[in-house]
Amino acid sequence: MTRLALAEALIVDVPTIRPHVLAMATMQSQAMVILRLVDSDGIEGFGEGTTIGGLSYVEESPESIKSAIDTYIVPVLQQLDISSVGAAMMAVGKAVRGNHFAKCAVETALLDLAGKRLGVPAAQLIGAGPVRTSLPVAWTLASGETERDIAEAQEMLERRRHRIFKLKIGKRDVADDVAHVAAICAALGPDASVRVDVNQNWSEAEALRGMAMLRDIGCDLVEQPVAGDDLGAMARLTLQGSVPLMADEALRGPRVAMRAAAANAAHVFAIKIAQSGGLHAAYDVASIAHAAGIGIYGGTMLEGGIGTAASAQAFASLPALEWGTELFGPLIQRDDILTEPLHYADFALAIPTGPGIGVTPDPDKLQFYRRDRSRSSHPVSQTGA
Ligand code: MUC
Ligand code: MG
Repeated sequence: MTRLALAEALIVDVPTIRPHVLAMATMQSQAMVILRLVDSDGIEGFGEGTTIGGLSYVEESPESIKSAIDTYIVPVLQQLDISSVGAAMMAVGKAVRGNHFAKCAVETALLDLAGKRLGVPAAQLIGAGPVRTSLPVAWTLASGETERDIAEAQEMLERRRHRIFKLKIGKRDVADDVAHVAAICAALGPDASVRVDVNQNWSEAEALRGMAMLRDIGCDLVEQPVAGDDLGAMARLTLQGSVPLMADEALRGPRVAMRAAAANAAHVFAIKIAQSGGLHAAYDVASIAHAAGIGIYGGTMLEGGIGTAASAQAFASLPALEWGTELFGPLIQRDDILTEPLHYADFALAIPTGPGIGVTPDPDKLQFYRRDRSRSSHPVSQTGA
């Protein structure tokens, strides 16, 4: 019987390398909940619960993730054998509704512990185990300035770090946004794939107009153009078919994914471990997509190294991943909280091969960036749109 000996959830604020301008928030820093579990044998497991823009993206915030873990989930874990990850997460699921980001942090830490105990990467504990060793990684251009975005993309191409670019739009008028995308497509040429993410900010009529214009300038994919809970509008836009439509905010776990697939509401699913409710739930969402003939993309909530390594472990085991991933979260942060950074080269992320999630946070960095210690030197600055 393996018991939980210690649980600690810290909110950690790390500044971004530049403002990251999304339709609903501009990020100057990223707030991550880093969870540390220690079992009765003294083994440590780490997890991460991270969202974007406070409460402007989903119904969970860094503060609510920490509170759900501390107040409701840890007492459940204290009652059981934490070496049975599936049974532990079933018990957590019965005691706590929703709270997908908090559950994802907990499942990650339990899988990290289980992998370390068994001496295998977490990917071995998901599906039938890993089917790939690296993941193509997109970069998001979101400085808010066209020329700066072009220079950034050209640098990424030269360094062979990224050749897939996601542009954040939806904040400005449709025509202005399309002009911005057109300038970037023209500057980068055929060597790059240019995609856009509207983060739900268009009406259906704007999306109809915008997507037709985006098709004409060579944009490859449109992510969540309209509200994620409007599967009807997403289905009509998918059927209209000017540019492939990718669902993101719509996907809140396997049940919703099933409804979205049945409604033909997307050509592609952006699968995120936190939004899905954990690594196994993400695997289930991907299975639904695969069975429905929907393409798969490995999404991010701009997690740091722990959440990104956990996502990589989950995506390692997906049978199909036609659209690549966007696991660049640690690279948008000014500092890396890991002892050994993740390895990015040749347009891809190498999937960590060590036991568990394969990465470890640096305790000194956690001390330095933890919110309850560093508020005066690193203020949280997630401004609204
Ligand atoms: C999103 O909506 O996809 C992913 C990359 C990025 O820049 O923002 C996130 C969130
Ligand atoms: Mg998105």
